[in-house]
Amino acid sequence: MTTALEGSDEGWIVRFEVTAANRRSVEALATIANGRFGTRGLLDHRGDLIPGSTLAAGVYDGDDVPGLLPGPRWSVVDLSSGRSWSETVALNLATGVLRVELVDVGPGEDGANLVGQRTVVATLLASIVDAGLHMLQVTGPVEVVHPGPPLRAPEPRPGVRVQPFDVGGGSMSLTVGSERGSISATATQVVRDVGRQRTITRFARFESCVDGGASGLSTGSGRSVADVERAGFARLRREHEHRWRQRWETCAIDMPARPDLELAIRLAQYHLLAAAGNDDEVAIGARGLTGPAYRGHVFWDTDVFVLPALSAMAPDLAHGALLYRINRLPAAMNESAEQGLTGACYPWESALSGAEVAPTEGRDLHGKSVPILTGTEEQHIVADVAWSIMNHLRWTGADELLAAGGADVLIETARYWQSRAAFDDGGFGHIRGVIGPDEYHETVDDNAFTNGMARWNLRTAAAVAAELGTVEDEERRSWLRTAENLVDGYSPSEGIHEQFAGYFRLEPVLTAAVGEPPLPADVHTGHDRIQQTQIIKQADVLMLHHLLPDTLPAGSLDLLPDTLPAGSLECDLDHYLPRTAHGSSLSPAITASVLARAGRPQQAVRWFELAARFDLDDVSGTTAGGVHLATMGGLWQALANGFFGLRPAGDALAVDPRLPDEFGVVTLRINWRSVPVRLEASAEQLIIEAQEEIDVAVAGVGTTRGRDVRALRRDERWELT
Ligand code: IFM
Repeated sequence: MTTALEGSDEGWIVRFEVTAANRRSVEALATIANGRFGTRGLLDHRGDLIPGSTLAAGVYDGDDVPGLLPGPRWSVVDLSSGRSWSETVALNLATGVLRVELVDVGPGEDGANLVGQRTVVATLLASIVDAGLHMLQVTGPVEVVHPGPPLRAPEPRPGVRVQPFDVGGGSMSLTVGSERGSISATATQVVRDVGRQRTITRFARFESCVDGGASGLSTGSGRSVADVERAGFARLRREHEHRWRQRWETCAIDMPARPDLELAIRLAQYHLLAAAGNDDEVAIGARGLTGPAYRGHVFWDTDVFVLPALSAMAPDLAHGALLYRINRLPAAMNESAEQGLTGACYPWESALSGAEVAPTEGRDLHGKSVPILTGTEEQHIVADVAWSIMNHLRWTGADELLAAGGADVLIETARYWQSRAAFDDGGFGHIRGVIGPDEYHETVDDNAFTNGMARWNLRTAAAVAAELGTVEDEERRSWLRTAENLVDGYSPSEGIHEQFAGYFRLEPVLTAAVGEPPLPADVHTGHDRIQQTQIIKQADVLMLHHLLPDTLPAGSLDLLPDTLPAGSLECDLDHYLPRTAHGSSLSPAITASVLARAGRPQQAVRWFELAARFDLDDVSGTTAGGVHLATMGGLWQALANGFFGLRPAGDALAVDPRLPDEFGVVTLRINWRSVPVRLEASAEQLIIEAQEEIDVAVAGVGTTRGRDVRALRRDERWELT
């Protein structure tokens, strides 16, 4: 089995020329992080990185709508004032090391024309060997690089206290705290001059703790700053680089025919891995630790976009995010009780406590107040949380997660749907007054995605509870009856799902009437107007197809408990694609995935490319606030689940590649049931190499067991060779 990362790191380095226009998005894109802490990816030589340039997972401020607490700034380095610098940033994805090069392009205070001759080079990393440790080394001319304090306070904010203190021996400490938690750093630095060159080497050790949280999370471990100073920058950097390379061994993706896409996918994988952690719970917000957007709140982005990628790329790193949800089950049960219902209702936006923290009001482009209803209506999150736990179990076989709280989540979320559904006189079940993934249409009844996922939740929980014997038979049967009777909007005669009750009666306007997607169609047409049309924000019915696919390879042993009607994907695609504005970054990758599953890989390429470039090109103009982790997780899923057709099918890994010619040969490395597996596929052939024997179900072939499975595609059918 060939390994990843043979040869040089070319193909692993993302480079940016920093301009005034892209500065903020580069900061986000080049973030260095280790699941616990993240720092924006520029040298803070102007002291003007975005407020909150260092963040800690799960540590929020004390606002009513909590946001991530800005931590001590450790990457500020004072350079001579009055200079202008051209900046180049190179993030090595293979090693998790950031290099920033500054070249003097301004007139010297000494009057000499030194343009291009004065160069400052900085190396920064957030250690993944020791998650508290951050390191920086800066080299440049002595007259340019000035040693300042190794730590600075973040921007003052109401309700946030900052306590600096000198700990002696050249080290200093700084704690930033709110009533919800605190981030502390202790830092030391060594300044060495050799001739006219100065090198500053800085070590900062971070710790975070939360107050009144669900788990009493506290982080910070390993060597003191004095110890790390003794170990030295070079050795600690080597350890960190080695660990990153080890990570990639079992998850790197190669796409040599499309180096642009290859680099974009690796960047996405880098950010997914950098956002995750395994030693305790980790709150992965919609932008990870790469920026303040969405205030670091946890959405379904984590459950059904980020986690499925992590469960297959680095299952141990998925653990912290799963634990985050499991630990917040009591809060979700409180929420349900407050609604007068049973079971657990997870919040649409979640922070430390697990209570709903979505804002209730926003402003439109004209400054007019608009109510935000997602916090009370976007309840599909309840089933999304359950789905991600089950998906992790199916990929990893880590059944112990059930006993560790996973089963309780499945059962309590099912209980929520059982009490949430209302029955009409004909015995049909309805879930009324919701928002589906398409957030343009509010307070709708029987959203197909919500009902479909709720039905899946009820049936899956019934199956798990039957196995564990933890729920009375009568209760389980009632879940199955509800699942059976929930309306799902499917019309067998037309073969399509109605997105919600009454959707087909809306004005049949297509997105093209508003503009070329992706576009925020609601902003173009207005919040109220868009609701009267069939234009939707993002994949909704199509998202249901993505999570509950209708096509599994023949020979699959244990099918998912709920799949969609055969043939409905094609009809739903034809209906919804021209009506989707892709006003959310979550939409393009899922569209690519389902197009590939529908056997239209060529058509999928456009959406895949859009997802791949979403942050690199700052398509929505929002990357400054942090990279879109869900888009990145969706990109991985589009390749793995869409183009490669990977699915858990009982104990077998189902594979059904549908790759467009222009992708050439693509190599995907995954973990399947603790076994590293390398899959190489093109439009014509498939090679699967596993480190141990595994069951593989190749589409149309049936299940075979082995370490080395090879197949050729002839006349649209796979044949083992
Ligand atoms: O979760 C998403 C939602 O689907 C669309 N609006 C943004 C949220 C956070 O990314």
